[in-house]
Amino acid sequence: MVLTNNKNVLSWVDEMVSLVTPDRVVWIDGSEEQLDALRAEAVANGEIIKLNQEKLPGCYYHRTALNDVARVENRTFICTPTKEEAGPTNNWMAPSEAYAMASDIFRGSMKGRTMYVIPFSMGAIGSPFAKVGIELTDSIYVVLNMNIMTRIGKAVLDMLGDSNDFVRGLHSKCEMDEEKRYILQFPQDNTIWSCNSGYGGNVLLGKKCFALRIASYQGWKQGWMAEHMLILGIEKPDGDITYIAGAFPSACGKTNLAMLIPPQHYLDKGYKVWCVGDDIAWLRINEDGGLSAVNPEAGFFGVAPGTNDNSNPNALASTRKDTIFTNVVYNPEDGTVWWEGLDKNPPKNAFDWKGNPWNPASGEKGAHPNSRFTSPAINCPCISEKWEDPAGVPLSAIVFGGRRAKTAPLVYQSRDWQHGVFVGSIMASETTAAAAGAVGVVRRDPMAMLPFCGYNMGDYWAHWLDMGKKLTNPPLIFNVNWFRLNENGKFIWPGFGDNFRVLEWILKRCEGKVDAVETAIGYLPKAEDIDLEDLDYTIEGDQKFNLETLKEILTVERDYWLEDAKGIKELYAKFGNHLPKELADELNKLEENLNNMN
Ligand code: GTP
Ligand code: SPV
Ligand code: MN
Repeated sequence: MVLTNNKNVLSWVDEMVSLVTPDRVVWIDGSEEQLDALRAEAVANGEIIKLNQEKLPGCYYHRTALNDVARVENRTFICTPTKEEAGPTNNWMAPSEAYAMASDIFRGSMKGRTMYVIPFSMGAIGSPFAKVGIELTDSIYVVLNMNIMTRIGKAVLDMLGDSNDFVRGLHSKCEMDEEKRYILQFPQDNTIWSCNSGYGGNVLLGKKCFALRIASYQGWKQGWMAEHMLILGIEKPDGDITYIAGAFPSACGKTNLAMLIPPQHYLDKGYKVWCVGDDIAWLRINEDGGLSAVNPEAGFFGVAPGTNDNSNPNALASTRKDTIFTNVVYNPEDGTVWWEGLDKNPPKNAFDWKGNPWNPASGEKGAHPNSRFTSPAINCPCISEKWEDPAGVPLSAIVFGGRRAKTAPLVYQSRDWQHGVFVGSIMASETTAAAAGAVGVVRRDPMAMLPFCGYNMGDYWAHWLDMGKKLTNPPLIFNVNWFRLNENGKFIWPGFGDNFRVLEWILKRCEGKVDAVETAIGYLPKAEDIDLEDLDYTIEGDQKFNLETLKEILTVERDYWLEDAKGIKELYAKFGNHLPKELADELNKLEENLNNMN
């Protein structure tokens, strides 16, 4: 049944139908009856497996094609009239060329299949900041994931009314041909086309494609921001809650930080962390001249490996019902799932993510390293009571961070907003799990937005600077690095729940309750001001983390930083006159400061 009279919607759906020629068109109304029928159909055709409904009620398992396990950045394009608008860090295609090429791929791709029309809202329905999208897809897996990650159904179309202000998403699995896989964003047309994939950020079009690539462009034009950020609240013993947002690149710890449980002595005093969002934040200037953050999503698409009852009990708890698991280990004996790092008891007669019988003793990984869970946010035991607040939450701090084996200290604070934008722009992250002694390859990933910025990154930085000029009460900007390695490639800092010790210092800086040391790169903590009470962490062998180790990761090593400055210069040089002068000035100042160090 068609669910709207909106002529803009109907004519676009008709146009797409005549391109992909499905046998049937089904409008997703969001009702449990319809979703249940789709789950049953997907179980019957093997697309998903129903898990043990006593142990994991409402949970399902899915495997992707072997060639389709992560976002494909090299096949992701920003399609703007000129290459300059997309900028030097994006792949670019002219819209006419992209539409023509992709039309050939999409033509007839849904023949013999059903097209599902999914109206979805990014942001709570009825919120003045919510934005509507419609995704057309031939995948029930996509429908079921969108149902968790966004708000879907008829209510969304009711909210849209007759408006033409919606994002048009077209997705088809086509033949799952890697060579014809494309993720195309057309920011000026509010349009996304995605073909030949069935997984994650490639196909859940509300997430990276809309809520970051298209939305960052909209934010630039309309005076707000769309960022790859978690949002959390820290409740103090007096009940006061301070909100912080954090931008870390993919698989660098956003979900973990957003849900962290503070060390016991903080819990005993009455501290608590509340999760508002784990991946995306939309930021607006509020009445107090500050920035407020909204989580536009409704669920978590989280990394499974490494998630366990110690590292992230809240994430694990979120996955115990109404969750879709993708590419983890499947145990048919009791209808449960497993992944590396869940516990020390891998199932004996299970199947790996490829669907092959799996022997845990083989040394082969059972779950794909990018295997994921899709869980409703309301499942999270520490979900903030403000997570759906249309006004969002006011930010006291923004934290940037990446994986740096060396160079970046545990934490430092920028001198002011402009310097903070510089700190975000010079972010970098190294390839993971470096072998003993080896140093990862540095990839510069400004604001953790390298793969997600829908326009010229130089203009994006200028937008950050402009926003700062309008803020009378800006959040303070910090940088953190949980991933410093020792010479044997072991993590020096304990990470996870103990990251709260760093958050507490950040909180105190926001409240003006603690001093800092001014250095060439910004303000560093005095080691004594990071609380190490009851910290019991063994780096390796009999080497325990202590105050001396802390001092080692709170230093500025001039040679590493001078080397880094070269990388920054190379990045900046790509932007020509799109590079804001303020950032060039900040880079000069950094080099000058480093050269003046003794
Ligand atoms: P995306 O969903 O891809 O955007 O990732 P994310 O930024 O939410 O990363 P997530 O929290 O899922 O963590 C990714 C990986 O980093 C997992 O394997 C975690 O176990 C690991 N990790 C997270 N936090 C820490 C930390 O503080 N220290 C260390 N050593 N590892 C961490
Ligand atoms: C990321 O890669 O940053 C993710 C997962 O959050 S995806 O939805 O695939 O983009
Ligand atoms: Mn992410």
